[in-house]
Amino acid sequence: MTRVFSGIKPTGHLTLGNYLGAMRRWAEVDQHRADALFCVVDLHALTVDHDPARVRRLSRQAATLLLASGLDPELCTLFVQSHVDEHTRLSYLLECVAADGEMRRMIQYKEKAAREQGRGGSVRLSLLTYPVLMAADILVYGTDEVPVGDDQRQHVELARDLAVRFNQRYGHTFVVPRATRPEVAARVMNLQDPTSKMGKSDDMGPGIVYLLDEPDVVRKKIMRAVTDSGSDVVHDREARPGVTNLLEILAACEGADPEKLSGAYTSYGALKKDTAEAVVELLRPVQERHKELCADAAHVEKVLRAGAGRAREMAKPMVDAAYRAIGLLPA
Ligand code: AQP
Repeated sequence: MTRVFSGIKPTGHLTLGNYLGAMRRWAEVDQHRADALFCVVDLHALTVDHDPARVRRLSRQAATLLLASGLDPELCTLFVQSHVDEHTRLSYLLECVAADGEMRRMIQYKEKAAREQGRGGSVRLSLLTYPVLMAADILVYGTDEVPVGDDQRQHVELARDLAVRFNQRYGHTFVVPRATRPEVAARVMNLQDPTSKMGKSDDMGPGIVYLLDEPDVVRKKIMRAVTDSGSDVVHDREARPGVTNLLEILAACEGADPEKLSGAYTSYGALKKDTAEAVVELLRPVQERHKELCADAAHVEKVLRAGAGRAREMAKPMVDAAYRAIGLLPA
């Protein structure tokens, strides 16, 4: 059976980008067709300036929202990364295979390092090395497929490169994984700056639809989305990034083709109105289920504990094999 792994960072409140680019597929498709593991990758949230209490709160909230979005612990394994030590054990071995230059070429490293420096902060070493930990997250489960949004493709490529290199140097150990992406909305853009990704740790709140935004807040954000000069509704990411972003969001909500959808609109206003209502309806059941789950925090903790136990059992043989292959004495 195909093994699927993917994760989400508790660096901020989860967004419509996270949902359309990743979470919805995990719940609607991946957990039903594959042996799937999903993870709140909390160690990755420590790579930038962080408040410990907030990371704890956001980790719980992310796990709760993953369940609310439809992940079923009977069908998949849901857990928190830091509860499974095998990820960091393997990460060190992969650091011994990765090269300094390839880490510095990572786009997210360059962007986030610049952002941290712009805020007058220092850049943590873990920001440079975290794609190696992400490779370990993936490789430790013998993962075949990694369902992610477009922004994570470079990191999955790194995981592939490290798996191939390790296998060539030390003997076949890892499965070489591949990224899979949604057909539409693989990169949901910020509503106020449609040339930038809608990222949960961005400062531009009005341009980000959070999964727990009240319906009226969602409507307001979408109705105020920046559109383009001109007035015809055309699907063209380069020339019309604002309108294209709205078309992609609406298409993803309705399971439609964004190109075809563009022909149905003659004004930006109508497109915004329909997109706002579609997003409100998309989020409604997730928000309702989230509310119920918040009233039963013990259930969420139990799911995470059981998930970590299962994940550990799957991960340990792989890490042991990698330790042996690279030349370490058995304990
Ligand atoms: N805007 C997006 N459109 C489509 N997919 C997206 N994803 C994230 N944003 C979008 C996908 O959601 C999964 C989890 O994302 P993440 O937690 O790794 O990253 P993030 O939400 O992008 O969080 P940050 O902290 O704001 O990170 P940076 O600053 O790195 O973007 C992934 O599958 C991701 O592709």
